Amino acid sequence: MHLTPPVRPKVFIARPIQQSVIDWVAQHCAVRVHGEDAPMSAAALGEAIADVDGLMSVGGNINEELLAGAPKLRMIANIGAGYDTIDVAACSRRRILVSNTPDVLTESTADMAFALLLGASRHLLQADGYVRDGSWKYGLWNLLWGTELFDKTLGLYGFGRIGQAMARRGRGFSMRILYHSRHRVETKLESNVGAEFVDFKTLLRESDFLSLHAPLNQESNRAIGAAELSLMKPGAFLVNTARGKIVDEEALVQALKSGRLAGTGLDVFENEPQIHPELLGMENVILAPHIGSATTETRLRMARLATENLLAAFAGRRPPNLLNPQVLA
Ligand code: 8YV
Repeated sequence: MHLTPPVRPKVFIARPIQQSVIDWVAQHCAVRVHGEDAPMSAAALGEAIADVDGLMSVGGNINEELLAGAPKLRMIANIGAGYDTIDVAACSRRRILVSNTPDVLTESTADMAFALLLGASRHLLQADGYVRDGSWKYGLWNLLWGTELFDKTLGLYGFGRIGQAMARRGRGFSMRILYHSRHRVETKLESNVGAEFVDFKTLLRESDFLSLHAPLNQESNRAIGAAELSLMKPGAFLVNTARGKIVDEEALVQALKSGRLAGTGLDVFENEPQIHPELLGMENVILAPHIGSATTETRLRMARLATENLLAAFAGRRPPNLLNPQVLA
């Protein structure tokens, strides 16, 4: 391996993660932790990593400029599956290893997507508000009629681990499952999960519920815009727990206003934490603050897996979730 392991590597942890995990890292490394559960400014992060060998990041913009100020940096263990905010190519040029935490957040993220889907289709927020504000005086026949999932079509844009976990949930609700992704999976897997591969337009046209599970990349960036929304069934629902930039938020607002879409559940936003102001005023919308992986179990697994990756690198082993193996070649 190219790394000359420092005796006791210096590591900066960019968020106050679980103490048990910090203690584990501290057994092997000299650790400093950002004490506040908030993103750091580029300048503050730059200063914090100026002399470190390793960084445990939680998202954040890791670019050429930042790396230039961290000449000793050899390993970035991102606590998160998505790494669209990390310039991995720039890291590779500097021979910095980068890892992420896939797998461990699959089920919690699919749970969240399904919760948004059910919540939007059954008006759960309005129902809750109706009870709390005292509107419930007597039973109404025509109150908060929703849309049921049974026998409907669940469309999945992206069919990696989370998309597949979502398919299994949909099957449990007797839904027909369609998917579209860059790579078609093996037919055996398709039949195990009960999902059918279709082209993108068919996915849009036939889905009653469309849920997004693709990573953000050049192809998925703004993949759902006005033209795509106009192909969707009137009365369809859109759920996004992947990345906000996959959807053109302005076009989504227009599709909700026109009634083309019946509702949406969003955990991620184009310019989060900023939200399109019109979304905030809409009833048929459920908004969540990017908490797809936020369960006690998953967040611990994420922090631990990132630590495994970090410590593997400093022990001269290949990190299990290495994103740029060419650095070791
Ligand atoms: C967040 C996620 O990264 O893993 C991902 O890709 O989007 C989430 O798990 C996590 O909340 C840390 O920011």
